[in-house]
Amino acid sequence: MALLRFVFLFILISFSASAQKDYKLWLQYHTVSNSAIASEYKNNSKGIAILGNSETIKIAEKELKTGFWDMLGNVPEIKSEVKGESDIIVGSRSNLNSEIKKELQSDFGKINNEGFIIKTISSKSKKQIIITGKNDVAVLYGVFNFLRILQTNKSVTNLNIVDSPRTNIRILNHWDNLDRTVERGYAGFSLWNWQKLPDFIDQRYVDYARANASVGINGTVLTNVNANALILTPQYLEKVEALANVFRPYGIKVYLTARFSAPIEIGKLKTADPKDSEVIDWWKNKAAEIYKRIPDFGGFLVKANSEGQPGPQNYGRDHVDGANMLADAVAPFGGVVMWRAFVYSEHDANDRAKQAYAEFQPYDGKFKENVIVQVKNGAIDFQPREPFHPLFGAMPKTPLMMEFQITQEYLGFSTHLVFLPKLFQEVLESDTYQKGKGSTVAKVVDGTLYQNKLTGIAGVANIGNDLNWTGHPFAQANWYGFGRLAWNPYLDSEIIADEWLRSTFSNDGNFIKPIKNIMMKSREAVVNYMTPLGLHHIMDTGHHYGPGPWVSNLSRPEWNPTYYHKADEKGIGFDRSKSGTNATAQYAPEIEKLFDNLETCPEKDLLWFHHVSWDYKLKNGQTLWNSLALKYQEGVNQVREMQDVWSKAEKYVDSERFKEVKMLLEIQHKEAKWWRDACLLYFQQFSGKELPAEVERPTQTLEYFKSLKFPFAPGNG
Ligand code: GCW
Repeated sequence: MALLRFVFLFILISFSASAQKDYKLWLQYHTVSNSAIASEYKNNSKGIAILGNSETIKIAEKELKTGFWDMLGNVPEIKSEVKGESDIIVGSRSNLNSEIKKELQSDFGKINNEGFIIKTISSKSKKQIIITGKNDVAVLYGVFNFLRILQTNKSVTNLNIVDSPRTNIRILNHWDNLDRTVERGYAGFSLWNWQKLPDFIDQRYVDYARANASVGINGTVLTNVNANALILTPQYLEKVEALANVFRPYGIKVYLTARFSAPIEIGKLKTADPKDSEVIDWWKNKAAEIYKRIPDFGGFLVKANSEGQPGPQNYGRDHVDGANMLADAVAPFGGVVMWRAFVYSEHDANDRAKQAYAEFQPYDGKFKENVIVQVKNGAIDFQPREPFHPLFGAMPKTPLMMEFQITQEYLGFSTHLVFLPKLFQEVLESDTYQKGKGSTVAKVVDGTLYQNKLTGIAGVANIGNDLNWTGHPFAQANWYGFGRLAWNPYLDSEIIADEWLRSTFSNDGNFIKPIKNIMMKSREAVVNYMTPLGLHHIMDTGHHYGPGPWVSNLSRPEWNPTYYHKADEKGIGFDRSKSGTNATAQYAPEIEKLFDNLETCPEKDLLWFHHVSWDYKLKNGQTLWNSLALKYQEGVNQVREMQDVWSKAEKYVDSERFKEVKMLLEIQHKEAKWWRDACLLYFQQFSGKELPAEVERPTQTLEYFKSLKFPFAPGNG
C-alpha cells in the first residue's frame, strides 16, 4: 500500500513537473552548464544592487532571483543601494550614482525611452554589470535580456549591449470574444475570464504579462476585431481596468476594439454617423470614461466596413472620417487609433487583392497624427505565402503598421509545426522600391523610410487557455519570435530559433543544430504541401481547415477557392499582370516589371500573378504540372524529415513534450499527404496529365476528399 502511494505520488509529481515545463514557455531557466558563467556567479557573488521600489522594479528583482536560483542554484544577496561591491547594479538612470551616470552618458544618448543598457564597467579594482534604462520598464527589459544571455549560454564577461525597440507599438491582437471563444483560436478558450473579472485575478494574467514583457511586447488588444460593443459598457470596463492594472507594471498597455455602431447599440443614439455631433460627443465621453479608469489606456483598434462590420460608409462617410473622429476622442489622453486596411467588398467585382490599396492609398496624408493604418502582410489574407502588401511604401505621409497572424488560420492550426518568424522575415525584408532600392517593408514599419513618428507591429495572438498556451509546443516559438521581431524587425529568424530552442529546451548543440534546421525549413514545407508556386486561398470553406480547391458554391465570388486558382484545361493561376487584373501596377515600377513578366516573376509567386500553361517550363526544366506535383511531394517529404529528426531528440527533451510533438508531427504528416492528394487529384482533372514517378499515388479518390466535412472545426467565428 505504502509503495503504491509512493508510486502514485511520484507519477503525480513528475506529471506536474513536465506539465509545468510546457507552461513555462521560454522562461525555463535551466541549470547553466557553461562552467565559466556558473563559477563567476556561483562562488564569488558580491550581490546585486537593485535600485528603486516601483512594482516594476520588484518584478525585475523577483525575475533575477528566480533566474539565479534556477540557473545557478543560488540567490545572490540583494541590496537596495550601491554600497561596497556588487556584481550587478540594476536600476533606472535617475537611481544611478553620478559616477556611473557619467560613464554611461553617451550610451544613454543612444537609447530611446524603452531602450536598455547592459554594460560591464570597471572602476577601481572591481568589475560590475550595470543594467539600466531611462525608466523602470526599460530596466525590466534589460533584466530579461541579461537573463537570456545566461539562458542561452553566452558569455557575461565584458558586456556592452545598448539596445532599443525600433517600433513604438508592439502589440498582440486577441480575436477573443466575450463568451471566451476565440476566432481563429486553436489553443483553447480565451484567457480572459470575463465572468470572474474584476474580482478574480487569474495567475495566468500575470504570467501572460511576464512572458510578453520578456520579449518586449508592450500592448494588447483584448477583444476581437469583429467587435462587440458591450466591452465599452461600465460593466465590462471595470473588468478591463482590472486587467490593465495587472499588465501595467510589465509595461503593457491595454487597447480595445471599438465597434463603430456602439453609439447606437449601447448609447441609444439613432445613428453612428461620424459627422453627427451627438455621435462625436458620445465617443469623446466614452474615451474620457475609459481614461478615468485606465489613465494609460492605449486606444482603439477598428475593423470597419469589412466583412459585415459596421463603419463610416454606412453613413456615406469614408474611412478617414471614421478614423479621425475616433482619433479626436482619444487624442487629449495620448491615445491612438489603429484603423485596419483589411477591406474588400462583395459589391466590388475588382480583384480582391487590389481593393485595400485602391481604397486606402488615396487617403495618404489625410489621417490625424494619432491614427496608424494597420495593414496585413499580404493583400489577401495570411496565406502560407503572399507577396508583400502593395500599400507598404505607397503611403509616405501615413504611418502604417504591420499586421501578422501568429495564430495559424491558414497554416495548419496549432497542429502543424510551422516556424513563422521565417515568413515574417521574408515580408519585412521585401524591397518595395518605393523610395528607390533598399526601401524595405521593415523600413516602412519602423518609420525610417519616411520618418514616421508613430510605428507599430501587431500579431494576431495564438494564445488560449491550453496548459501550454499555444496548443503546439513549437507554436510558442511564434509568439516569442513575433515579440522579438516587433522589437527589432531586422532580426534574423535563425537567431530567434536558436534563442528560443536554447531557452525552451536545451543548450546542447546536438539538439539545437538539427532541430533548428527543421524549424527553418518548416515554413517552406507548409507552402509546398498546401499552396506551392504562388497558389493561395484554396482551403476549405469557413474553418479553412484542409484543402478545398473545388469549392465554388459560396455566395461571394472571392470566397471561393476556384476564384483564386482559376484552373482550367489551359493552365492554372490568377492573372494579375497587365493582361489580367493589373494588380502588379500597384507596386513600384521596378517591382511591377518584375512581377508582371512571366519570365522574371519569382517562381515562388508565379501563380499569384500569372495564369500559366500546364506545359510551361520552369527553371528546373520541368513542366508546370510536374513541378507542382513535385512540390506537393516535397512538402510531404519535408514533414517526414521533421519526424525523423524529432525522433532522435528524445534524450534532450522531457518525455511529455517529446511525445506531444511526435504525435503532432504524425498528424501533420497525415494532413500533408491529404493536401497533396486532394489538390493533385483535383488539378489533374484540368491538366489531364500523369503524376511524375517521384510522386506517391493517392490512396483515396477525389470524391472521398470532397466528402469530408468538419462542422466543429475550431476557431470558426
Ligand atoms: O483572416 C480572416 C478571418 C476572419 C477575420 C478576418 C479579419 C476577424 O477568416 O476570421 O476576422 O480575416 O482579419 O478581419
